[in-house]
Amino acid sequence: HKCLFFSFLFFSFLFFSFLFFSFFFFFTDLVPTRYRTEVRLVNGRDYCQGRVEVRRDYGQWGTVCDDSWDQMDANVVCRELGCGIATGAVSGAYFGAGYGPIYLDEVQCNGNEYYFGDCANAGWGNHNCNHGEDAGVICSASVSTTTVPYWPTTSTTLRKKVLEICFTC
Ligand SMILES: [Ca+2]
Ligand SMILES: [Ca+2]
Repeated sequence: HKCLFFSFLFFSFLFFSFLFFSFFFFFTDLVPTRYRTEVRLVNGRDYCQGRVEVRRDYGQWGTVCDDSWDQMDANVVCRELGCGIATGAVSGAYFGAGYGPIYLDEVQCNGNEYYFGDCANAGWGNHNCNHGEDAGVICSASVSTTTVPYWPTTSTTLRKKVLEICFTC
């Protein structure tokens, strides 16, 4: 009888753990898929300044429109990049006009977001802008005080170097 009792315990344990995991997977399936949104700064003098570009799930990089672009929004970009706080939120394609899609418009960060992708906006790809309105950011960790575009966007090796410097310091 003891043996029967323990096998009963064992199988009920199996049964309930199966129930638990099926519920677990069922509910995680119901949660909408979160996109992985990355942000980078392009065409500035270093990693911590430049035109803001975003992409979702390793897709094509696109730009951010300067409508409603302000310090609050720029702060979130700088923080996500590990570049401190924003010392400037620039507009009108200050760091040169981008190309490709314009992904974000009317960005409204409240300042508590850890990721730029969490900020409120008009919706991915929904905009009424052109690349003459590309938004830019200058962060406090930027090593150069001047902001004249320094490198062509194609020099990825140089940018990688800056990235390394930025992370080691
Ligand atoms: Ca804003
Ligand atoms: Ca707009």
